[in-house]
Amino acid sequence: MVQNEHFLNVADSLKPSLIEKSVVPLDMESHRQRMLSKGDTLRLDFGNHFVGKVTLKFGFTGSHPDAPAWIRLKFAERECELLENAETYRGWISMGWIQQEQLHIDVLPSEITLPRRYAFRYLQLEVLDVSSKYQLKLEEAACVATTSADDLQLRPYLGTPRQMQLDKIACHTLRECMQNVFEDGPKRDRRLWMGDLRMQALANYETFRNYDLVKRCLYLFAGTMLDGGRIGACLFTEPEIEVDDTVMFDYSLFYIPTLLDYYKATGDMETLKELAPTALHQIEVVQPYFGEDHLVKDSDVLGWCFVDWNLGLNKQASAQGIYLYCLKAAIEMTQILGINTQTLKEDFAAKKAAAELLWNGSFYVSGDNQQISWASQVWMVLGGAMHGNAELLERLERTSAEAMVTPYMYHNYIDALLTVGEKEKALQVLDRYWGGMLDAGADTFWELYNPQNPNESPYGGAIVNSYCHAWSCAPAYFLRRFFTSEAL
Ligand code: RAM
Repeated sequence: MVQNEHFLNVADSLKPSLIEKSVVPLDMESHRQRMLSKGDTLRLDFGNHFVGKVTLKFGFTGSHPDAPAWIRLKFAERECELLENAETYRGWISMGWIQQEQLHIDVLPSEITLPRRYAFRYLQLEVLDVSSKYQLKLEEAACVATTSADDLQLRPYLGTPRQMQLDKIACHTLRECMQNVFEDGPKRDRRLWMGDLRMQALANYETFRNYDLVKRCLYLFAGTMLDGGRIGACLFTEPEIEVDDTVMFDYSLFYIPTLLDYYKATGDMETLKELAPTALHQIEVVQPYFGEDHLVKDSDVLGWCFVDWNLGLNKQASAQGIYLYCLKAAIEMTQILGINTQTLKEDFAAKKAAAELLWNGSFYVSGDNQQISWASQVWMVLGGAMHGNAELLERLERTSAEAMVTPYMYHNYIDALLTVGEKEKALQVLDRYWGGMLDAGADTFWELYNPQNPNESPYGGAIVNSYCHAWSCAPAYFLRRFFTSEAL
């Protein structure tokens, strides 16, 4: 691990103070009237998605409690999560993420503030047992909700009623993920991921405009790096700032466009100058992944290159496209800084020519089995590959190419459509895809949404999926940036 104290100090000086708001469930009065015995449940609805700490005040009726009240609490971002059974989850990421507790209340009445922070709209209380001599009552419930997004800064947006709904949900998603850093999701993993940051920052520039939070995150990544000066895929913020040991080809590279976007949004030359060496170094860091033919190697060498949560996806072609995309940003950055761009330009030409080794006459194919995927074509378009044009994306629609499953990948697809001038199509896709979540009752947009398989999870169980994931706040970015009357 490589620490840079100066960068970490700058990041620390930009730590936001969280804005707090106390919220109570809808219809608390009627919940208060309920006398709860063994087996009874109470479902609280806080009316919207919130992130915060919860306090519950319990009382009783009947005789003096002669045994503890034993309860189970389930917190859910979507109501359907309450139907899931945590005990049957056998997936590959920790059950520890499941927002469920059991509690013994030894003394009644009492007020309990739960130690964890939760991301939720619904809270279900189930009485596992009380004695037959008394009944439990929930007298008060409240959540101190936090965010670092300042609604006073939120720029107004005017579109069609449906677009305004999409934008509102996207803004709320972003709001909930804006805490001490841009978290990927406040339920899980609750940390700063590079790929997520790129998209959150773009939406933030069009909405809450918290430039300092982006700057803080950029300094954090540069302040705690992997060996060899490599930007980590993600980092932990507690108890200390520390880069995770996860290495990802694409996430290291995304530091470059994220810094460039920040500069374009703010004009902050000082930050660009200070962080550019770290950013440009990422180009060198990934060179060992390329063969002498300038083509990125397949997964045995490439390792983890995220791209999307489609577990059957081969990433080789996407990686080549992502590299080109980030190299374009690096070239632009050096031009702004007045640094010699020649070597980077030569590298771009070589890698662009190499991308054609994957061209089969109709599509860019990926890996040994020559897989055709949406992701590969989208990234070749974004990277500026030779055949990366509107026809390529159009042709894809008539294939059974490997699908996209996350709003993260759909963001890139919309970006690709805009790149090739398919504005109307981009709007249609945005409306259909994010509108699907809206129609399913989303308060915030999800980590994963596959219209073909609504219960899909890359983790072996939807109970650990995150339903407020800021890489899905694309509607706020695209609608405001490209489709308002000023933008058109
Ligand atoms: C998910 C995280 C994050 C993403 C990584 C690759 O587990 O929540 O959003 O960047 O995957």
